[in-house]
Amino acid sequence: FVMMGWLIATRSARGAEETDDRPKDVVAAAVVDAGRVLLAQRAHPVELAGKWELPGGRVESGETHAAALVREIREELGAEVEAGDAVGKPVTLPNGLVLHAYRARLRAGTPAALEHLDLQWFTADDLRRLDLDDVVPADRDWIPELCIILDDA
Ligand code: 523
Repeated sequence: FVMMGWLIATRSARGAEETDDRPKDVVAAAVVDAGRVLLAQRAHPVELAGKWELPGGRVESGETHAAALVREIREELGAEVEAGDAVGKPVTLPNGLVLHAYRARLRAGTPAALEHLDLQWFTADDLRRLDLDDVVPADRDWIPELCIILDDA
């Protein structure tokens, strides 16, 4: 019991940063439907709150990008998707995380903002009119390719 208390105490004292041995990859979904792409408005952290992103999250150990994408969209939007081709180039964040965007096709369910402030479907024209200050910094580079995808759709 003493040993267990010590283990718990040292783990929490070291903090989440040092004990985080998860992969550095983050996946984000460009769910495209009827000529529009789904963007989600972040609720946290405070510096990203209110900004639009492609919904997604961190890849877990032993998980493929496609499986992570399906899991994250199920958790965050309550919908089932199928992962498709990569969108744009991976983006490396200052903290070392590497973001990968993929096209995704809606298979079942209606996306809902379970963890976001809001969800909105954007046409290519909506994206071109979007103020980049209102977009999560890492996601800004993907906007031109998303416009091309939507123009072709
Ligand atoms: N981004 C980002 N854009 C974007 C996503 C899905 C994520 O810039 N489209 C960044 C934000 C965070 C990191 O990637 O710095 C992890 O994303 P998050 O918080 O959505 O993923 P979670 O929920 O898996 O992360 P943990 O809370 O750390 O488990």
